[in-house]
Amino acid sequence: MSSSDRDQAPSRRRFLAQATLVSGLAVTYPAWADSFVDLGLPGGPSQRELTGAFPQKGRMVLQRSRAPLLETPFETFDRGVFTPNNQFFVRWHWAVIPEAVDVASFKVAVRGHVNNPLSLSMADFLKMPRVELAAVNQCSGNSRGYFQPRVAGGQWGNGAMGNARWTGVRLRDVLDRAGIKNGAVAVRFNGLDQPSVDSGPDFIKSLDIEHARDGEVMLAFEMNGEQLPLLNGFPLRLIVPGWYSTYWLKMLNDIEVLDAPDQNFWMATAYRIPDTPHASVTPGQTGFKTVPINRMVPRSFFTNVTDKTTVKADAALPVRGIAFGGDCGVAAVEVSADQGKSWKKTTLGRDAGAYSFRQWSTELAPPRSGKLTLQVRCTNTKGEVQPSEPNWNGGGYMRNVIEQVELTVA
Ligand SMILES: Nc1nc2c(c(=O)[nH]1)N[C@H]1C(S)=C(S)[C@@H](COP(=O)(O)O)O[C@H]1N2
Ligand SMILES: [Mo]
Repeated sequence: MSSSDRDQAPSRRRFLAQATLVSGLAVTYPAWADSFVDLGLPGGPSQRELTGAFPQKGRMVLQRSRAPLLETPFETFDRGVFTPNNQFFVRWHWAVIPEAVDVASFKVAVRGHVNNPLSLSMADFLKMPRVELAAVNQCSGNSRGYFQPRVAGGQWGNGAMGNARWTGVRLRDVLDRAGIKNGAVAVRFNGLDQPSVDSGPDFIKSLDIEHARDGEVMLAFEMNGEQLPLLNGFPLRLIVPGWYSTYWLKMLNDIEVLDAPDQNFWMATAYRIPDTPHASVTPGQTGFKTVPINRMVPRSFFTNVTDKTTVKADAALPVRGIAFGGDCGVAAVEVSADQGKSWKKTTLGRDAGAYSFRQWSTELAPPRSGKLTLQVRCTNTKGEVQPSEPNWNGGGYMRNVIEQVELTVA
């Protein structure tokens, strides 16, 4: 970490001074500013309200109020590779979420199959060696609303993702302090949120012990140089670089080392994908093996043109967007203006790290008037390329088909 990074890291005093978050920080917009966005979801209600009613959040696409599901308006991704905290998407399973967390009394338990159970305060974490990493946080069900046939679950457009610089401590360092006993197989994470019905399973997730100790998985207390917004997991969350954000447990207050595989609902029943190429099956198919969802796959998007864009005929056409490799870096982003017959390599922007969004840009030959379909595809550093056909599974997980936009040229 560079010294300038260190200067920006929160001092213990600054962090503790901002200790308690109060509810009612909502930015309220005048009624005339209320508007709707059309997510272009196939064959279903596609309009969503834009809301400014959530604490520490700007205008967001409202998918559900309780528990909050807030989507990032897609034009945000054209402004840079880091998603501003106040535009970062929000997803909670259960509605019982603290409206404030008192940092002075907040504690994280590290317990289970360890030699020295710990109870760590924020002040303890702030004294440990710090790491910083840029990483995409993407919901397993990002883009679920585009599945055909449609599937149950949050009907997200493409905005259930975001990229941030995360600052915190290595999970490995925390586990080493507790001393893992022989025979440990997994580490389970729990947060302050609770089920809103007695029978509901508390949201908990786990990682294999080797993954938890890989030195990359971290506990973050900062996002883009500021403390985490409450709705993104203040004061501490798990970061699992390259993996879907179902594992990125928020408001983390409990770390339990297990000596047997985790059989809890959220690992054994929910968030499972077909163990098939692209996690894809045909609708109605049964009898396939499933595994817990895990690593992300490459994706790329246009950010300066949409289906509603009109461009000039006979003028060079600049296009740009963002891409990410999934659980590794971006090797190449290519654009096609002829239905995928030929592909043009684009110029990649600054590399902020293998797990980050990366900007791409290029200029296309002047188009003739009429309709123009453009496609964009990413190849990651493992040589994996986005598929030309969409995958399908009942959970609506892991969509990464090549994206396309249809422009009007006039
Ligand atoms: N405590 C807690 N952490 C959680 C969840 C949750 O419901 N509770 N949802 C997970 C899922 S499915 C997603 S997509 C991400 C969303 O992270 P964000 O709200 O910061 O964007 O949080 C993850 N961590
Ligand atoms: Mo998610």
